[in-house]
Amino acid sequence: MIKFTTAGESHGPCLTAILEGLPAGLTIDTDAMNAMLTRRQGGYGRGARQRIETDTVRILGGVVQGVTIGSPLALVVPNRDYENWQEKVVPVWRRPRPGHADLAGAHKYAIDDLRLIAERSSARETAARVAVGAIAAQVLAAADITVGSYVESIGGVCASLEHMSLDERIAAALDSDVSCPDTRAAADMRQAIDNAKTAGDSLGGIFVVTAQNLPVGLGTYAVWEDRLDARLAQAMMSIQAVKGIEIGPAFENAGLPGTKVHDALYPDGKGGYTRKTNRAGGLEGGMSNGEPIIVRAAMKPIPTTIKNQPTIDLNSGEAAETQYQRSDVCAVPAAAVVGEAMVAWTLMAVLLERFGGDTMQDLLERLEHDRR
Ligand code: EPS
Repeated sequence: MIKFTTAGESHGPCLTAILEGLPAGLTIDTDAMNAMLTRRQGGYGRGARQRIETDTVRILGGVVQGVTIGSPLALVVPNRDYENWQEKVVPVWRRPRPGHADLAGAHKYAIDDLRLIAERSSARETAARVAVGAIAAQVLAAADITVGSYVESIGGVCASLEHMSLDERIAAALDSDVSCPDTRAAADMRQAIDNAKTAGDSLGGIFVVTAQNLPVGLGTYAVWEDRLDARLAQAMMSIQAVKGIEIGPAFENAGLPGTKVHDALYPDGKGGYTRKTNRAGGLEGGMSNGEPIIVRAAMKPIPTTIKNQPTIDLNSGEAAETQYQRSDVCAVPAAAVVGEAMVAWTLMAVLLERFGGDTMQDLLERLEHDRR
């Protein structure tokens, strides 16, 4: 069984994760893990918290002399901000932010102080997920499978990317502080974020996660919960503030006839086949089909806004306004990194399920045999 669990609060001592089912013999690159954590912290529109933190991972179990030994991994990302809250007397929060977990969470756990709900529902938790995903990406990289991401729109400003290959988009996104490969749109996105900040508002957007060079047949059509598209959808929808997901241009496909949607097959002249399009987003019948996986996610604007919003005071039941809490104006570029982590984890899991995962050597030999 391949699984991970995270624990930890936004202003607690640390975020932590336990990973089970990793193969033995994987050399862990902690610099690459920290580089991904740094990417998650970045992006134009992030809040003051990111100036306090320098997210770096410590591995407390499962790795000896830099190599996995088949036992569960324990990861820790300390919260520097923890110390800052030890002496503070923080007033109880009683005004739920519309769109946040505050209200339903307080009902569910019978907790009066909404701040305690925010402690765990905060997207700070994704620091642990990125540490996990960075390891999954290393397993995939050993199998020549790459995962990347880019931002397609922020606050209604959309990139024009038709002329760029996937690799070009991913490379250009790494050079952009809004993770957008279209430099003109990126400038407009920054302006939109500035405008939202001035207006005391927040912005959402759309990001894309891709995976390339997957073997054919990961996932299955045979069992509903093992369909790879379903597993990717759950992984992406589990990211805080993600409210929509699409595989390939699925919503556009829904309005077109079948002959305009399906990716026709042609002989490649070498006994195999090729396709000219990838409107299926790399998935047919709940399985990988060898084409790049394209998963698109819609992130809502962050519920915490500088400008107060109408709410109720839970003490009095009377009309009230939300109180500003420190937050981001826009975290879409950060969410794209979290998306990479969740897609990497999901693909690593199905890869290990298909080819076995006691050792990296077994995995890579069986995968090589399948590819041949
Ligand atoms: C986040 C850290 C948090 C928030 C944000 C994500 O830090 P703080 O609450 O101390 O400012 O900036 O969390 C939210 C968007 C939220 O709604 O809770 C991070 O590290 O990603």
